[in-house]
Amino acid sequence: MVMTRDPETETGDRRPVRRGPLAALAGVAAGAATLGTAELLAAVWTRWLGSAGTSSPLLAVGGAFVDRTPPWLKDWAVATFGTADKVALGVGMAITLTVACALLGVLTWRRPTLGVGAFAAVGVVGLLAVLSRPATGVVDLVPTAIGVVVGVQVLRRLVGMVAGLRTVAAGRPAHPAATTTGGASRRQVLLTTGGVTGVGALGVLAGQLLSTVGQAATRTAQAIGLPTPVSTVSVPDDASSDITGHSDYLTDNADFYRIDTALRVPRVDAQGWTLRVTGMVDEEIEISYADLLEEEHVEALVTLTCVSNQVGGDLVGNSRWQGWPVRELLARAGVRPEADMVLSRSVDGWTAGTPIEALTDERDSLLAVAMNGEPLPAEHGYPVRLVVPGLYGYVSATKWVTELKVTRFDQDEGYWTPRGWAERGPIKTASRVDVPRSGGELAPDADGAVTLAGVAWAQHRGVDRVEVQIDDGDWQEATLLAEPSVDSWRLWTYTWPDAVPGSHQVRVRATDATGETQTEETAAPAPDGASGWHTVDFSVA
Ligand SMILES: Nc1nc2c(c(=O)[nH]1)N[C@H]1C(S)=C(S)[C@@H](COP(=O)(O)O)O[C@H]1N2
Ligand SMILES: [Mo]
Repeated sequence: MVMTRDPETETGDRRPVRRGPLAALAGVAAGAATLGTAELLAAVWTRWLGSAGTSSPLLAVGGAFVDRTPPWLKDWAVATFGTADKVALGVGMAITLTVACALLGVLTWRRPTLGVGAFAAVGVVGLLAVLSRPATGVVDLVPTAIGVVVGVQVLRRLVGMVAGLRTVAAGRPAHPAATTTGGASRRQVLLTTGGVTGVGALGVLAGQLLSTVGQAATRTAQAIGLPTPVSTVSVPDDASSDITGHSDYLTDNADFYRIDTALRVPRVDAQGWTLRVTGMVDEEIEISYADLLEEEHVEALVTLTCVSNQVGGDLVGNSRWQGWPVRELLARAGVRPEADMVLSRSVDGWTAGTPIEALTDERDSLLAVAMNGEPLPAEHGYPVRLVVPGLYGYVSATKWVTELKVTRFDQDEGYWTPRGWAERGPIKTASRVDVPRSGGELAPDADGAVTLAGVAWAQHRGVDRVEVQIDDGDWQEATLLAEPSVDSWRLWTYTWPDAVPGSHQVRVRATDATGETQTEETAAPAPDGASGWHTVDFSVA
């Protein structure tokens, strides 16, 4: 049966129409149209036109925001969201943009010229953000510019539709923003704004997918094959325990923490990659990936730690790295005596300032190409990154590295230094309880004992002692597992012989090979790393 519907009644037009919310929806639709267009075009720019800059307005605004994040906000974000801080940023941006577009829709309905002008002004902010990104050229402005033009048209038409809505109160004066005389129904406006928003959102999604998926970043390394290192390391079986919940001595690549400012993981083509040594050197040099693979590679066990790691936190991981010692490259360029720092730069413009001696002394500072026997995963710096034993990542571990500028601390500074972090970042001695987890319960064995376990690190010094204290008892020495390298962490276990059932608290502290015990004094991560003794509440069953 076919029902014929009276166009006047189907839309509920008997009630006076509330136009404000509809105008808000029109604004959101215009925003979605802008971003859908711009993000799709940006994907084309990145993928097919080979633009190295950031043409995506969302990435550009997000990146510009990250660059301006004050230390307290970064601390809070990492503490709250951990390595999901980028997801949190994305959600925050989505909410902010939706609210802003809704308000712009309402403004356009009330004051058409002002509203459209304000919408375009937001577009200009997006353009400025794009321009502010490293390696960005004028062509990278095109996607956002076209997006804004499309968005303005959509905004005008949709708000015009809202303003021209039919109402029961016939003979009302036409609204200044009305563009249609016939007048659309409320249902038509809802369908149109909903449809445009949906298509725009799909455009954003498709843009993200197109620019990330299907790029086999590690292809070159797999094709060329990694060279056999001239010196290899082996990990003794007794560097790890078999206690459930105890960290493995080597962290799986897939589980390795990831921290960086890159909103989209740079996909660097190893074939086109070069590393330049510039600045205070006798001779500036440039090497290709193939050159690098021809050098004599070594392996090293190095534990990376993020300066943002909280006491007891998990922004720390240990790996077997393979690469070419940086000191050999620097020696080839000839470091001038006045230099005291190397500013390493990533393909995305991020920089780290490393004291020159950490890259020229005998330690295993590497231009690393592999992690646990595999080419570096894209998130961890493919094709080449720096790994420097003993220093926090923010002053040393540049991923996707493309330049080493030999310079001085009084002339240059790394990315985080002007943002409230210390100029130098030696890793503080630290220890962590893995077992039990906070609030966990341990079951005593047949003899009434429970076993606690954890890790301790004092990179490039080595861990000499770990002690645990249960409740107010005496400090007890834990058993240290094998230490294959002073540059990596060391696992420990402690068996509490006659564990008393009930609630307890355990604290842990480590002493490094220079004899210094980690301080009890608590410090927040900013400006040079957290300190204090990790304390865990648990119970014995
Ligand atoms: N290009 C680039 N490299 C970078 C960073 C970054 O933001 N960009 N962050 C550094 C920081 S703060 C840390 S702790 C380490 C983390 O390395 P990972 O992600 O491989 O664990 O990378 C360092 N290298
Ligand atoms: Mo970090």
